[in-house]
Amino acid sequence: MSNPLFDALFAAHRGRETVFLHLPDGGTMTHAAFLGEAARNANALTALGVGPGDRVAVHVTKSPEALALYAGCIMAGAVFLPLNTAYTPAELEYFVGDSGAALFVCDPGEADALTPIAAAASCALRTLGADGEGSLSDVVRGQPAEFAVVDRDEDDLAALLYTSGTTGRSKGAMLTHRNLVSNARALVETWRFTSDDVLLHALPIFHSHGLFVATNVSLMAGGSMIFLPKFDVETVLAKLPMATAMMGVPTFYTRLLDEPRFDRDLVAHMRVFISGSAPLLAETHVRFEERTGHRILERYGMTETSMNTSNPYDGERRAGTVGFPLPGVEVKVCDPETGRELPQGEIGVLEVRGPNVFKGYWRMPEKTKEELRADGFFITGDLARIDGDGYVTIVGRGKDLIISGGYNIYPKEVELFLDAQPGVRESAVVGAPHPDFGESVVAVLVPEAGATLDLAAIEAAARRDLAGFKRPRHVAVLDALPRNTMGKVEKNQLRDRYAAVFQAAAG
Ligand code: MLC
Ligand code: AMP
Repeated sequence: MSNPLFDALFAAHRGRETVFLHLPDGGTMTHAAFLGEAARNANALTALGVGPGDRVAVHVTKSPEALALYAGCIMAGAVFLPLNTAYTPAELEYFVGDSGAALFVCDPGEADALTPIAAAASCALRTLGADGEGSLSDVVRGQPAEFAVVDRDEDDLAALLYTSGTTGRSKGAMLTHRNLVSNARALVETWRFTSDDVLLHALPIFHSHGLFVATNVSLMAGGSMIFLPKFDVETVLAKLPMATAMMGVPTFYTRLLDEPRFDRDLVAHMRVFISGSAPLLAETHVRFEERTGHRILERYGMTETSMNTSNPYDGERRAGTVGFPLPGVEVKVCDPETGRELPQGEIGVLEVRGPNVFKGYWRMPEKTKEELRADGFFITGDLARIDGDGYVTIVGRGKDLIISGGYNIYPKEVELFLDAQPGVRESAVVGAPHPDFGESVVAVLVPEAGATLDLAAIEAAARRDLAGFKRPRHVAVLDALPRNTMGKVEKNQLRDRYAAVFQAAAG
């Protein structure tokens, strides 16, 4: 009788009066108090009719209570489905419907807008605000702080994380107890996390990075987290002196480097800085070391696999590379056409296999078959090279994907939206280098014959229907898109043409 994720992350904390969360106002929450809150959430979920295997869709502001809801879902055997807080009602409608969620938890302020969506999906709606108050909290508050944890198998789902796709339709990545436990274990070991660690946590908790990498690692090691609502340079500078470790996307580190107060003295006591979710420029790695004396530890992962590779804790953290496969993870570089493994040193598509690799896409057996081979290797869509001494370098992407500040944007999704706007004949969306976000979104619009595009109206529609990070930051109007002889849009030409638009804006 067991619940693998509960046993690995939470069970040891029963009755532990050690600090788990350091809160922005200087308050703290102990491991024992957190576990009690998690148990109250599990009881509340059960009272609301959520059973084992049911999906709980969560669109709420980061808070200790939101984290306890995650833990409560695990205890109750439910499947946690976190959603980016930037998603608009139009986007949320798809996730709630597609997942068949039994319960949808949202911020109190958006309940009116989301009630019809929950109703159409026959899903109960409850609220949880940033202050921990709401109609879910009203149920949670009256519950006992003990709960008989629901048994789960290693292959049962623990979480469903939606990730966009090249077709424009998001896919729910099914992550099992085995996936999450094995990855947390590999990361604790590789990065040497212990109960002495104080992790500065400024990431969102609706993605793999902030939830399964940062939070699960901290829980498994038994350390504490400085739990910040978001990344804010001033707060991070103020809190770094009490941290031992920090995890972030490259934008966190470039923003810190822009701040002269971020210097060697401020971080001399730190044990490790870890980066991932997007490429860390070798130049940032070098600048960071020059300024602080620390070599950032870069790792590489995906929603579907959690983490795959990491630079070594001891040994050379090589700038521009993502290091070696984690314990238990295999990687190989394959020919994108034939799928055959390429000789060492050649560039091809990276494939990964291990206990970290997800179970498949929710209710998409065909999509799953296309990307997850029968022998267990997952085709990442990232282009990579493995050096003679085993370091993996991500050299590009075989998939049409933009990563802005660590958030993924699939151009197809934005193109489908733009194509549907009045007067637009067709569109193409590409990424261009951006000094803050790494990459940002450029949209090229082609009007219908004789039409004049109302760009302000298109911008307003984008604000209404698309999450803010997906919105094009530069819009160009052309008479026609460049195409090759096969009629395929030549996105490389567009990338070259607009490569400097954000650089120019920044200068
Ligand atoms: C916010 N905005 C962005 C953005 N984040 N625009 C482009 N890209 C982004 N990433 C926009 C908002 O829409 C808004 O626009 C304006 O910026 C201000 O919003 P904000 O929320 O105040 O922004 P800010 O706090 O500056 O956020 C930037 C950020 C944040 C980098 C701190 O995006 C962030 O925390 N990113 C982390 C993403 C992450 O955790 N990824 C992990 C994925 S898991 P307007 O116009 O409305 O004002 C994964 C697997 C793995 O990839 O390997 O880890
Ligand atoms: P997501 O779908 O949000 O999980 O994003 C996963 C993608 O982020 C990967 O397929 C990579 O393209 C990218 N990624 C994550 N970490 C790194 C890294 N360290 N270097 C380069 N790309 C990365």
